[in-house]
Amino acid sequence: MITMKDIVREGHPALREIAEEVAVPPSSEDKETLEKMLDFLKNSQDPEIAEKYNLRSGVGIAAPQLGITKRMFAMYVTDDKDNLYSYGFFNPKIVSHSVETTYLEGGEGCLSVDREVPGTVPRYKRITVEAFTLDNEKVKLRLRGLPAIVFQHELDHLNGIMFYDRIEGYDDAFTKELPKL
Ligand code: K2U
Ligand code: NI
Repeated sequence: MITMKDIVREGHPALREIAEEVAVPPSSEDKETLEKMLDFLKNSQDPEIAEKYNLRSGVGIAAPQLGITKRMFAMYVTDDKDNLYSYGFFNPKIVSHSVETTYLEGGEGCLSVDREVPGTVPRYKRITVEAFTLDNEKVKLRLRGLPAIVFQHELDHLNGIMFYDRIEGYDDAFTKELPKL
């Protein structure tokens, strides 16, 4: 099972690379990895399991956060109407989006960032996305609210973008000083 020791932190090159497209249909290895990523999210949101294995709660995780520079991520999040979005996506992309933007009150965090970074992270309010799923189907989904924010946060990880890159006026002094791993 994936635990926090498997998640790379700021300074690891994988977090700043453009991840590679995954061959479709995905290999059994890639499917197994994505399945484990989805399991991590479920475990991280189970108070007993999270406590037992010291997991930070996550609603999304991208392969580069495991040092795997492949275009795949998992999300496990409920929207404000209590609809559960439990997905493993291969080669996800945003095909259209609203002009209108939104942001998460209180800012964003990241499993690969062991510090608070305050600030508004602008995201598109509504997005239409396409991906190949763990259930072996090509999907086209319209997302809004927290699921839309999670999708954009995870897609950024596939393009080497950290959430604080999007905070206006954020000074990257901390990561500039990090030793290159
Ligand atoms: O990608 C990751 O590091 C997991 C992120 C995902 C995320 C952060 C902020 C906004 C959207 C997605 C977080 O660790 S998940 C923690 C969390 C839980 C509930 C709401 C927002 C963030
Ligand atoms: Ni993150």
